[in-house]
Parts: sequence; C-alpha cells; structure tokens
Amino acid sequence: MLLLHAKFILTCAILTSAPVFAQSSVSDYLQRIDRDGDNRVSLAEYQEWMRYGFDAMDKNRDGVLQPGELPGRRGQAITLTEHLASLEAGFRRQDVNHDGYLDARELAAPPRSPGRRSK
Ligand SMILES: [Ca+2]
Ligand SMILES: [Ca+2]
Repeated sequence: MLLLHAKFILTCAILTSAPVFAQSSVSDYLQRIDRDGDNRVSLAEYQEWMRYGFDAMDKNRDGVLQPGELPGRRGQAITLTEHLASLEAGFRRQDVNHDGYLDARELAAPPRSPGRRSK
C-alpha cells in the first residue's frame, strides 16, 4: 500500500512536470490526447499521452526511471511497465461512470487519491 502511494505521488510529479498541464483549458487538453477525435479519452490514448512524461524523463532510454532521472532526484526507480500500470489505475479512478473512457468532466476532475494523503 505504501508502495502504491509512493507511485501515486510519482505519477503526480510526472503529471505536474508535463508542460501541457500548465495553462491549457480542459477541452484543449482533451483534444490533444484524443487521437481518434471521438471527444473522449480511451485508456490507450491516455497511456500513450501520459508516457510522454516518462519518455522525456528517461534520458538514457532504458525503459526505467532511475532515481537520478526523477524530479528532485529522489524516490524509487520505476519501470515503464509499472508506470503504465499506475496510469491505468489512475485512469480507472478518474472514470467515474466506469464507461471505460474519460470525458472532459472526468478529465477535469482533480486526481482521485487511492488512499489518504499524508504530508
Ligand atoms: Ca478518443
Ligand atoms: Ca468515463
């Protein structure tokens, strides 16, 4: 559970480090992720989009983020497989109506924490 929590924090760190999150509106953001233009984001679209952050941070392209490649240069190493799995878990949490897609409202919702946040 603790490990999961750490990965959630890491996902947040990756999310917030993605420049697109800065100022763009949700619909703008949705259009960028929505490759097939059906106005909703599938898990595959979500993972494909979100892994940019991972790829950008994976300087040596070995599919693993070493602590030295992470924001603040600390934390646990994380593999791409683990990252995609945690993205999927995040996707499922955001998918409030469980239809397998994120619409604009679900995308705009604050990330849902898997557990209690601690400082
Ligand atoms: Ca789509
Ligand atoms: Ca949905």
